[in-house]
Amino acid sequence: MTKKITLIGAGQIGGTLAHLISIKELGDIVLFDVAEDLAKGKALDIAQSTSVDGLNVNLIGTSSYKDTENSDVIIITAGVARKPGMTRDDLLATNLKIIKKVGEEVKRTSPNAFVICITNPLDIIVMALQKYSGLPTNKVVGMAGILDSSRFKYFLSQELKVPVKNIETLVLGGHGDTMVPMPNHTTVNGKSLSDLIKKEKLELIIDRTRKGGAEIIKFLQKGSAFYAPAASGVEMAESYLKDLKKTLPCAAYLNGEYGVKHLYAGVPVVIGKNGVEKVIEINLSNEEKEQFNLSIKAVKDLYQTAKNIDKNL
Ligand code: TXD
Repeated sequence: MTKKITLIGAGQIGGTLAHLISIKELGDIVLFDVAEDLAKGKALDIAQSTSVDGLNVNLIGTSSYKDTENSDVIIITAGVARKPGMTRDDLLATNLKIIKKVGEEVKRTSPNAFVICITNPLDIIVMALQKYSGLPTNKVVGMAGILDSSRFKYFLSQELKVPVKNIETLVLGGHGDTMVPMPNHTTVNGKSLSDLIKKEKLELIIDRTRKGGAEIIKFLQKGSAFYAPAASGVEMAESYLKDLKKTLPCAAYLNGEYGVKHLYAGVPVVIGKNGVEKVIEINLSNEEKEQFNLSIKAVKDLYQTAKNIDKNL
């Protein structure tokens, strides 16, 4: 049975998601946007690209939630992106309002979907989405850690002149300046990173990873990163659709794991046919614990701001 994948938001990331999902033939695609013509135009263009490669995928563009009913996977990028000088947190009020409407519609039209949230400020928006939609916490997850880990991995590969596929790494915590790249949980050709790179260089790479989004916004001026975020969202969707049970760093609901309760934050999770099937608790050094807890505090502080905006959160 062909899967139905709805993309809510047909902007930079949404359009790229649609193209990548088509190339991988993961399912039929509903590209939804309030800017209906944007959704229709991109869906039609990508549909025509499938005839070049003989891909068996159907796409539609729409602004009607009726077309999204009974989706298997929903990936949400609806909202506004940062402009130069803005922080992810600056997007909160605007995107919170948008995600309330999206969450209510998802509840009404696709209550059994696996929902991947990408909209920033990610950790809060995914938490709000779960509350507004009322979907189970294992079926609502945020994309951030895969992107942040991909940036960390890329910078290390450039420095060490090693193919990215030979590097395993992890970034935990909130998707912001307090994110926690994990050098002690990073291997290069199976060897511990700490034996291969000078501390000063590593610190520079960690700092560049934390600022990875802003670096791209500075170049693009009119938008933020979209190829790597889209590729990261597709990896999560594919692990669910094909029951790959991959361990991936994602913003997941914590109910006591890592000493955190009733909060979404970036941790390693197993994604399979039941959604977020398990939160993986890795051993953290005292320094890593301290950095992780600082990041959790930043998420909690922003969540308090969100609750001041909407008391129902
Ligand atoms: O790692 C991560 N999670 C981040 C997420 C990585 C990069 C970008 N991050 C955030 O994703 C970014 O800060 C934004 O909040 C979202 C989407 O970024 P994108 O670059 O795709 O933004 P665009 O191109 O502005 O697209 C957003 C689309 C646009 O077409 C709007 O018309 C649409 O969202 N939109 C809506 N669609 C549906 N429903 C509603 N209400 C709506 N409002 C706007």
